[in-house]
Amino acid sequence: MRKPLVRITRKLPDATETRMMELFDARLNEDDTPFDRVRMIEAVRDAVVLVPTVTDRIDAEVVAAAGPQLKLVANFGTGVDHIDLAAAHSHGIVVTNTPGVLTEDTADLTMALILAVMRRLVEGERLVRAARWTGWAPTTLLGARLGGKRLGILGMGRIGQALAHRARGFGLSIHYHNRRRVHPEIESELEATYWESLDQMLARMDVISVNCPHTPATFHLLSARRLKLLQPHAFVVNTARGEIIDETALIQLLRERKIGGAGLDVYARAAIPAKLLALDTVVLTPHIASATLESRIAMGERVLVNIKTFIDGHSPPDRVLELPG
Ligand code: 8YV
Repeated sequence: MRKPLVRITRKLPDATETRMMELFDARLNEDDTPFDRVRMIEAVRDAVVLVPTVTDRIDAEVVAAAGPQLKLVANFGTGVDHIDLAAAHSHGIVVTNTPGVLTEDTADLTMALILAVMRRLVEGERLVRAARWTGWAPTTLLGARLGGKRLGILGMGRIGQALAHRARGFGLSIHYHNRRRVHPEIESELEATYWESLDQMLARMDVISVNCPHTPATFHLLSARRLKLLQPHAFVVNTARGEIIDETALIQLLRERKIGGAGLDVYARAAIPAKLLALDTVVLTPHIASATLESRIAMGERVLVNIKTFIDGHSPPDRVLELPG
């Protein structure tokens, strides 16, 4: 029997690519240049399975250009906001993702950003590296203590809960806002306080961490109006998606020193605004929350399992359904 044609848009870990070649007629992207529009449309014309990443836009136009043989989009990553799910489903294309395996690493990086921004880690590092440090001083580079502060988690799914476990170890108290209240057992284990009103939670937190998926319902959830509710010493951390925060409003508040600082791993657009880069109260990382060898290999394994299960005629374990608006 002929092996199905699987097109992979980016360079994946060696272990994943080796297995892809063994199991399928896999076409790799050796030089890792992101697909442009033309290449993407060519890919969906003959692929049975497409393996995209967050850097690809699988919108209605790409779906419409796909040949009838395209049956599965097996995303390498958890977030699927770059895929038009409704268009894919209406063309009978199944979409899968890789949940669960990057939870702990994403929570680690979120905690690292909270620590970095509150303790002015990068500012201090830059000072030393620029040979501008003149020695210990009692009142310079004073940050904020984590212990005893309130952390408001926006989105209490797997990653939000993994963050809560870590943050408790640092003495932060846990607060959260979520579409649905989590199970009482989880709440009591984390000693977490549920806020039905996001506005009320924002006004009372010392740190806000964004950990929800980006959907039409969460676009600019932290709007200009809501950001203004934050206390002047509050910190904002985002390891989810840039679109969830009104980035222009955030930058404005940071420039006016109306909030304490921000730790960002994701951005609204590929081009990061110069005004954001110029701020010393922000720590900026390049979308590395899941960038550990272990996570990336595990993500590859999920993709392989999803494809193999689907090709064998079963429902893949990580099938993505459309989220309610
Ligand atoms: C991934 C992510 O690296 O899984 C996600 O949703 O944001 C990242 O951690 C990326 O999406 C890979 O496509």
